[in-house]
Amino acid sequence: MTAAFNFEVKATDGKARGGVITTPRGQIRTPAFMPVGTAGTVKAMLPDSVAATGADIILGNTYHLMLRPTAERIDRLGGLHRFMNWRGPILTDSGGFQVMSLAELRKLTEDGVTFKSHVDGSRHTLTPERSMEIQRLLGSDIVMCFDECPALPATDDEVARAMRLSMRWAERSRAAFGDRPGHALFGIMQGGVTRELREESAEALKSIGFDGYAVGGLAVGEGQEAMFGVLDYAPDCLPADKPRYLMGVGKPDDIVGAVARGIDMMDCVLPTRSGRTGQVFTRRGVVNIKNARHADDPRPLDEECACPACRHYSRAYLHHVFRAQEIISSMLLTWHNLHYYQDLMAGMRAAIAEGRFADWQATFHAARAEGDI
Ligand code: PRF
Ligand code: ZN
Repeated sequence: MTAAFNFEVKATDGKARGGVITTPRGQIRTPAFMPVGTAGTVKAMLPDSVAATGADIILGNTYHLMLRPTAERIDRLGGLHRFMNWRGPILTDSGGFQVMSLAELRKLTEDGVTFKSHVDGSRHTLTPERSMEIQRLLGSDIVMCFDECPALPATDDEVARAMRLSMRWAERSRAAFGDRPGHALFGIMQGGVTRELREESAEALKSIGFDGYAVGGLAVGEGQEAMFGVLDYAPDCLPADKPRYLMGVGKPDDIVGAVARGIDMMDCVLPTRSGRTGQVFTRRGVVNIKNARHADDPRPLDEECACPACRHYSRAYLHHVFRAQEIISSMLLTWHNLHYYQDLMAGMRAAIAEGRFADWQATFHAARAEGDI
């Protein structure tokens, strides 16, 4: 018998929660950070290396994979896990958000969205039903509802319209997903920065019923203060016994603030993308490896980091290979950044388990205030 999808909160400290999500493909320790593997690869990393950084789950994208190489081809080749050689759980985003940020000539109707591919200009349609079918063909373990996320700033009317459409699509997503033991379907809360709309969205999702609940529609230009303003109440509107996932967040201090407010899962391209542009995350803040001050520096990026970039290479070497545009630069900096993010999550999980999360947060902020060595 396949193990069911299950979430257990094991410890709480203030609003922060530590727990474990169980799936047939393995356990996910929460709070969890999910590296982004948009197109069937976490860029510049082998899957075993991603796992070695401490990641339990990665994210894949309906939008990119439906266009290339297509969900049907991935299904014929044995599903996304086998195709990309990632054995652990995969969460897939549903496509709507990426259509709105990447595709051209978008047309939104009650039924769904039609658009022109950013890859080759071909025309496609995504609906809740088609998104559920694609995510099933990919073999996704955690499937996301098809939603619409308006860019902020938007008018209250526009945010309300998008939220109510997303709630009707959530109901269609639930019906199309059906009953798939061992696979989970997450609803997505929308409603911008308006409390009444967020509460209406939470009620709509809870009455449909999901295996987990995402907070969508944040980190879209509103700023950290407004985002934290929503996170001060939004997680409390969602069931305490289900995982809460904040989509597309964020910088390390965003993540810490979200966990402090009751979020269990997050994803972001920041550690991987920054790794390719020379931005390095450390306990003492962001370091730009391109900066000339690193050219003669024999020290590691962070003497306390156990990643290969820090154990075997100097800042001078990392500076050199970045300037020379050598591929190993993206590999090492991405590894370090993902390792940093996973260390951050592990540190928070331990602190929550031991009831010292407030102290941990104070130490986190103090180290950043000191600045780079
Ligand atoms: N909806 C979906 N994916 C997302 C978002 C959303 O609102 C966001 C918002 N930060 C990131 N990714 N489906
Ligand atoms: Zn490192």
